[in-house]
Amino acid sequence: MVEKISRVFARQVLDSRGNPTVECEVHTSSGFSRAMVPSGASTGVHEALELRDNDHCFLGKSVTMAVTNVNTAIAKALVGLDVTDQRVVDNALLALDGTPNKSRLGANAILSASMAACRESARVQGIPLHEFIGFLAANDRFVLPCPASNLINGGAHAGNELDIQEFMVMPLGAKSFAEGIQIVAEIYQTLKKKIVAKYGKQAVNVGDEGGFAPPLKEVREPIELILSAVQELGYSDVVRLALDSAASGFYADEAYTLAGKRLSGPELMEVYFDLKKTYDVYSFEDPFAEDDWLNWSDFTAEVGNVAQVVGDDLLVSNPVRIRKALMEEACNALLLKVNQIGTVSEALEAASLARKNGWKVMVSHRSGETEDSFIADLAVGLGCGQIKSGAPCRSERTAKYNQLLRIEEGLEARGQTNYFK
Ligand code: 2PG
Ligand code: MG
Repeated sequence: MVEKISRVFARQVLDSRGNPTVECEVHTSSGFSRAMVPSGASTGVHEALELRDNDHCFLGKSVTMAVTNVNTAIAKALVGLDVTDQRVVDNALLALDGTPNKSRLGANAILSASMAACRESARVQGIPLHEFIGFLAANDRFVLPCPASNLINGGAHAGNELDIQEFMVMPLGAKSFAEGIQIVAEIYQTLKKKIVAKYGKQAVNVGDEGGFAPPLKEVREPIELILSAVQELGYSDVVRLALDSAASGFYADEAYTLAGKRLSGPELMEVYFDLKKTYDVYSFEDPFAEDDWLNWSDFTAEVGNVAQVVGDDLLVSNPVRIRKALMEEACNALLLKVNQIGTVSEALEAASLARKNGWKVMVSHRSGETEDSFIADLAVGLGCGQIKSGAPCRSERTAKYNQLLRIEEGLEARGQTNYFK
């Protein structure tokens, strides 16, 4: 089927932190679809460029230039193209920008159009978005992802002194996504009571990703708190821990400062070995800084066969960085964030490259999110089995989990449900 794009239109809206972001509409003769772009706080230096105005509006964060780019150059390039051909749409966007990091039009401008076109394509074909993404990714085995849910926030996402950014639980042993998210929600509420009891009411204010941000500093304290909630509920056999250190955030002058102590790469590695041994951590994301290749490779050589080592800032969802990481054997999993790379097609290419080489893929939100649930469909369409979308709290986080509940219900009705594996 061919369905031509008739209009492309963007506006400035707000994200979950109250900062401006781009929303785009792609129209065809029979209707239109929208998409909104997320935004990171602990962004990798190698990410595609997020275009902001840097003037007096919204304290420099307005995105009117990106919006104008959609409404002028991008609209001109896309109108008339077949919306059902994602590669043609994305190639037109890439050709128009012509820079390696999307700095001419802005990755936020480009991605908004790429995602909205993808959603409109599914709509005109009368199929769910995850099914269209599955078609693009040449995957017909839809898998409901295991949520990696961030229950305690630190780093750039919280106002406490925790250096490690995300303390997550993964209900790997659940039988379905619905059961998995129930387990996560029960842990979250139990954890809340424990934090109030120990640190008082102000300690359950939440961070950017909906996790609590208690006044903690040492690495083990949040882990112990989470595990005591897990144990109390009897979920010890079903749930594993995942960490996102976002280590570029506490790396400077060739050292890592963790809980006030300056550590070399190998010393930090010892901390992780210890956490692995004591708590059987399932997944380590960004354990080292984004260009500290040697420590990444040494760590993966040591734990890669018993733990997931996930590259986020290291890889920035970019096939060029993924190829380097494959050569260096620097990690064994990709964190996939569409706005790090800037088009749906390139994100799918990154996922395919990772999986072809035996890596796992975890689809991810950003700390600045919107009510757009695109990544829920992306995770199912790819069949990659893992998603991180924050705590089971704050609508921009639960929008993704709720969409996954709907998708699971739809797939169940067709007898096609798979969870995690
Ligand atoms: C991360 C993300 C999302 P940010 O580091 O993985 O959790 O944070 O969007 O701030 O980069
Ligand atoms: Mg990360």
